[in-house]
Amino acid sequence: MSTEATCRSCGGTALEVFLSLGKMPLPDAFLTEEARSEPEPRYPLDVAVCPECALVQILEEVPPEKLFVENYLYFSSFSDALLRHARDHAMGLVESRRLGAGSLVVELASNDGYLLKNFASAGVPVLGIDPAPEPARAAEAAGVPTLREFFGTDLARRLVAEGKRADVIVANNVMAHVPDLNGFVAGMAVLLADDGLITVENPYVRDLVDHGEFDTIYHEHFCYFSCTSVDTLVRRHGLFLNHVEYFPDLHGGTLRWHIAKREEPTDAVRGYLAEERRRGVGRPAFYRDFAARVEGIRDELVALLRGLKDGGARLAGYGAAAKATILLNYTGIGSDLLDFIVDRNVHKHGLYMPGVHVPITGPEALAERRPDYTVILAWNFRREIVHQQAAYAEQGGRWIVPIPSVEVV
Ligand code: DWN
Ligand code: ZN
Repeated sequence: MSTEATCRSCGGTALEVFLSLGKMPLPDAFLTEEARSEPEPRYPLDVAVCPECALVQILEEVPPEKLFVENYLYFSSFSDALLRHARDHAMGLVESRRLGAGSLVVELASNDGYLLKNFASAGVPVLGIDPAPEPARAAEAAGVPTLREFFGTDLARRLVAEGKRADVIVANNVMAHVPDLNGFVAGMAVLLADDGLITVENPYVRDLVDHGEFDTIYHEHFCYFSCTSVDTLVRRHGLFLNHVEYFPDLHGGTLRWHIAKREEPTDAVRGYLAEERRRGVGRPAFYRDFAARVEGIRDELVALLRGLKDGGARLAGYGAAAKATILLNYTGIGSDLLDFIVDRNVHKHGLYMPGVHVPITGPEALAERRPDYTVILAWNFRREIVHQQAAYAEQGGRWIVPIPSVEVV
């Protein structure tokens, strides 16, 4: 289906919509008891691919202040796996880039300081940039200086005028989150030292399609990247995609793109670009059957839960995640099926899931209330969660994993 929208990266007008998830509430807009009786804004969630530059993107543009400032409760530090990933990344960069007291590492969307604190403890000067007040407050408490702003060319120019140039810029799970994609990349080019390195991490759109990860599509994610779309995007700003690392178990399949001002591509990045050309990741045909597969996952999951519930089973969920908001609202799974959802993030306890209003509580409820089945809504952390909640399975509890395919484990 064509649309009059223009591509966020290249301005192309041939965008082709391949999936419509309907009108969705904001994914991290958890509700207090009193907010439940107030109307919840919902926005259309349509996904398109640009045949000119391969960028997959949503059409709707919710103001970032609504998405990331008003009561944004996502804290990166509630995942041990993510903390390990961040520490390995930081220590690797300190060594490979020979960072020291005269260096500067800047993180865009630094959240609660989960990554930068590793550089700081190695004696490397850091600067966090993140508009979300609660996580930024936590970062400051962890000793990470944080600017509570959105990043773009204006802020980059201001920092350079103050004499700051970044030896390393880290941008994890943020380049997909900015409405002004070109402004964001241009800002990184301004702030980066001439021999500096930018590392960008985002879920990989190839895995999103291959593994049916439709619930990772939400209004916080304006774009869904391939190596092809990143390569085209950064070249527009005098930057080059030189290397890529793959993390299959992170957020459903994540790539880390290494970007710099000198063109020095590795075999890894040449390999990914060649494979994407071979599979047609940049062409609409690659996405054409995705909607049908998403409907299949929906129908199978609802039938399973409905059957278990009708058979007298009690059901719950694990992970009050942004992706859970999409999965529950798209499938229509609500408190008629799930009695409650548990989450380690204490800031979410006592709140309700957007749209479906399932109550959120702490993981101890699994042992206390002993639901017969628990749907792992944060399926991207299934290994960590199943290991952490081994007692639940020992008591006879059963896990249901919805993605990449519906299974009872
Ligand atoms: O891009 C984004 C990703 C990185 O994080 C953000 N825009 C929003 C957010 O998306 P999400 O909420 O779907 O992310 P997570 O990290 O997959 O959410 C996991 C949820 O599960 C969190 O609420 C924390 C919780 N959790 C838990 O309760 N116990 C996580 C782990 C690992 C656990 O052991
Ligand atoms: Zn484009």
